[in-house]
Amino acid sequence: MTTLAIDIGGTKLAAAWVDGQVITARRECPTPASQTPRALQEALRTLIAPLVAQAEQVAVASTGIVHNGILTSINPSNLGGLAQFPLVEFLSTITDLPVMAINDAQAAAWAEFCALPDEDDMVFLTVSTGVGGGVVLNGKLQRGSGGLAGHLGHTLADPKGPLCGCGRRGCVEAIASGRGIAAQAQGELAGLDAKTIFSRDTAQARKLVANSAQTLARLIADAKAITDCQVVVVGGSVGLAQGYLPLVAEYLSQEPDVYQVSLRAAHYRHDAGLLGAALLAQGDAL
Ligand code: ADP
Ligand code: BMX
Ligand code: ZN
Repeated sequence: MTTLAIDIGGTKLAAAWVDGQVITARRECPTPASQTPRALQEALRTLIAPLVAQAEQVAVASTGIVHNGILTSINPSNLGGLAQFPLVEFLSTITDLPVMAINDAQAAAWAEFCALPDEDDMVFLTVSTGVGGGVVLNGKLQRGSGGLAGHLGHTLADPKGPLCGCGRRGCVEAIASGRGIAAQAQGELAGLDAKTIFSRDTAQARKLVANSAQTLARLIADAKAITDCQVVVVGGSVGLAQGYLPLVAEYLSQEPDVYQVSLRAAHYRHDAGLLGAALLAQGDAL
């Protein structure tokens, strides 16, 4: 069964064929900057056009809350203009295939959980455009009654911190995410994206990266306290950036023993969302 898997992120869109756990024909494009439903529709249409004919079903991992096939942003500055975007209906119409959709971090959590040898409880965190999360407890992926489960990027890191696009002040996402890092940059780093800031060896760049890593480490300690998970897996382009996870591990090691938990980089790297959505649609584990 060939699944057309699609990953909708705040920075990039990806699509590929997935057979079992094998990913082929992967394509990527930037997420449209205009943040309108029409721009997203057009970008998706172009991205998947060469992949539709050979696919038997569609599986989507998308940033935002995905519930009953409808996509809404919790942080509209990451994927705006989508108050109630009928994601499943739109893709069913343009592909004429069965479509399932799930939050990107929940999907990635499932792929990463399936790659673990024998843990039952895990938390996945993506540090990317935003900070997303997925929780597996007793071997079951938690989606929540409205799709919100695992949105750990919107837990409180600093009540005096920057305003988050979700409306709260001081969310983890506002400090630790790629967008958050870029928004806090000043002076010589103002206006640069997180990727560029990571490549700069200046005191301010190091401080922004360190604040992100420390905030993530505190979130991981919180996640351990809430779930007693055996492992935390980190993905996303910021999470997978060179030197970032070791820094998170260093900050986590400063927390009391009870909050220590095994930390791993995403086994499927940037493909965890694509694969997780496909695995869920295929209804099988690895
Ligand atoms: P998405 O959020 O669309 O899933 P990514 O996981 O690629 O996409 O995350 C995008 C964020 O990661 C952006 O803020 C970008 O600046 C940042 N980024 C991309 N590559 C790197 C890198 N090599 N090092 C640090 N940050 C990166
Ligand atoms: C935001 C939120 C989450 C998402 C997370 C990571 C939106 C549009 N997205 O917290 O649903 O899982 O970002 O998304 O409100 P990414 O684009 O960084 O992968
Ligand atoms: Zn928030």
